[in-house]
Amino acid sequence: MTITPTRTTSSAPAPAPTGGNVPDGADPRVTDWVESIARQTTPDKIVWCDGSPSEYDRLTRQMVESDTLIRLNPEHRPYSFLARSDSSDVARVEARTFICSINEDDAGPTNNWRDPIEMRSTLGELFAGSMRGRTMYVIPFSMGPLGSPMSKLGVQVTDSPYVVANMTTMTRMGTDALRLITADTEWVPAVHSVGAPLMDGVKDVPWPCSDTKYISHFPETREIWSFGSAYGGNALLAKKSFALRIASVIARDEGWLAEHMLILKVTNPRGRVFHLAAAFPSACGKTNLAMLRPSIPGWTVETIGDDIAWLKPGADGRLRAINPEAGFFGVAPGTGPATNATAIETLWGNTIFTNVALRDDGDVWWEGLSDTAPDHLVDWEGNDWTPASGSPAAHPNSRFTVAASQCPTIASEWDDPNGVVIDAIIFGGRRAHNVPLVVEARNWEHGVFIGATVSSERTAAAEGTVGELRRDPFAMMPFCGYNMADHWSHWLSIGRKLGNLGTAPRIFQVNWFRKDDDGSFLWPGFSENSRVLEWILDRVDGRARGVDTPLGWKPADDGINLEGLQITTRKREKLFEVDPDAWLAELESTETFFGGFGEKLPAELSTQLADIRRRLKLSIEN
Ligand code: TSX
Ligand code: MN
Repeated sequence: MTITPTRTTSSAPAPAPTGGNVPDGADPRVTDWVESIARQTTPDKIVWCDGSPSEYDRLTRQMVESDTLIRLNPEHRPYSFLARSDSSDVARVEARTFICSINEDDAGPTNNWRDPIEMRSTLGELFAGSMRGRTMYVIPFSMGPLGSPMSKLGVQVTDSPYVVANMTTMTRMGTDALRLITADTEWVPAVHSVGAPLMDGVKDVPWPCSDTKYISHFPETREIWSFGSAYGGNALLAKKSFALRIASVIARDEGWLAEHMLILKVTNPRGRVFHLAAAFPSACGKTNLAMLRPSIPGWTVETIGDDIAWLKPGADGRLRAINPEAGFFGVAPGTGPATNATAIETLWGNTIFTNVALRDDGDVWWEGLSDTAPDHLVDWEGNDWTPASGSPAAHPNSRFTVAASQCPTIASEWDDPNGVVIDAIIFGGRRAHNVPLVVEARNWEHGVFIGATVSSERTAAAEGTVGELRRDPFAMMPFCGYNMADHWSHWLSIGRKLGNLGTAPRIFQVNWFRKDDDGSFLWPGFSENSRVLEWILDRVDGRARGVDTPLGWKPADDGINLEGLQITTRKREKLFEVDPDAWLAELESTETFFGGFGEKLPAELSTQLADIRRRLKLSIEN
């Protein structure tokens, strides 16, 4: 950590923390920093979290007492709770998320940039006294297995016990993480306040937060400051703020990658084990893929991570990956026995649910958990609900927080400190048109082009024109802590490093969402996606043929195993169709998008675009 003048008041030794159970041996840089934040935010009390089950038990009891949590019926959902957020605090706030690099160009056109000096001054005023009347919790945590060479440490302070409980599940948190912070360890400081100081004698509300919200990142000093929200990625700063935004900057500087990817372990019928990393924009069913139950005999799929991957070229020249998280913070609606039976089994207990509906029997419910809704529920806002209510009972962004270790398909190597070797990288998107079910990139540079052009077609009129492309390069649009075009250059440089050794993972593009002319999905998806994984891994294994297309290698006519599926030849051809005119139009839009990055756009991507254009034009002539 770099100590900046705005955060410390003098160079004289700081006094010992005035409050709290400071653990023996805590690094003085940590205790000094905690003390300085306490002086600024003036909490009543400081509690250093140890990450123990008894601490979790104490905190959750206390939150039940204060109406922040509802204990669910232990007969149905043991050791589980429901939290209802303030109705204004239900999702990440991208418009209030800032990258405060010294140069605006280092944030790039896809981020909200603020001058770090101005932001420090804004935050200084907001955080002054912001924890008054509250307890400040100190959460030391490790992203990745404790002591792993691929892991990174952080310390979050927060005035939200809800955040502490969630961080207990989502990270390796507490005494063991704090012990790893010594005089020469790097650690990321993260300050969080709900921004609702308690005045004397005023009763607290179940979900304190503020209308003023700032989710601020300082990439140069590797700090996070979050104000005003207690929801998910705004508040659990280890996740999107650290493991993606700040970690992506650290990774750029250190020669690795912090990506918005799930990690899978797949074993083929011959017993060969593969690992895949896959990036998808939101609403593509990433957690469903992370917990896939293959429909084809002989194949096993196991889970390593559902959201974030840290990928690093190893000493052997192979790309190795860890899941830096310790839990799943997943979207509840749409998760059901048919779409993700493994998640349903994972959620048997020990789970915090946020903004789902409450059943009369003290269990939870959300849209998609069962085909028919119960006759009566209490909805996410605490109101009576019936199927006639006309609004969803659970908020569409309602969540579950559960330990990864509780997932029945968790792979044994999910917490291996050395990570797993990645054999293939997948980029997906939600595309009704143009993008085939699966193609393999011609080479790493083409793969980077595929990653840079990840997109989904808008499905709801509220989000803009239906069918319009919502671009989400590398599924990192809201999560890259630096200029997106520099991110592409960094990927190219990683490829050169791996490529020289001939050990780079192969790169694929998938699309489960292509539609027929009548608007129906062409591909059954879900468990049947294992057939696509089969082709991908057979390619890696050198046993599947590819057919050249302007977009890359597609399976031969009999290349994808469709046995037992009702897919006509016409539908199969439609699934893999490359419409040159539609693609030439899409490339126009891609060129405009690329143009927005100016000088920073790597030349390799312009070359890729020109190459695909040339191939498409050739395919029209022939
Ligand atoms: O998660 C999804 N996956 C990935 C699964 C491993 N979803 C849900 C997306 C929203 C989060 C999907 N939806 C997938 C998919 O592969 N495919 C579809 C589209 C689809 C929906 C319903 C059907 C088919 C396709 N139903 C029938 O065919 C009966
Ligand atoms: Mn995500």
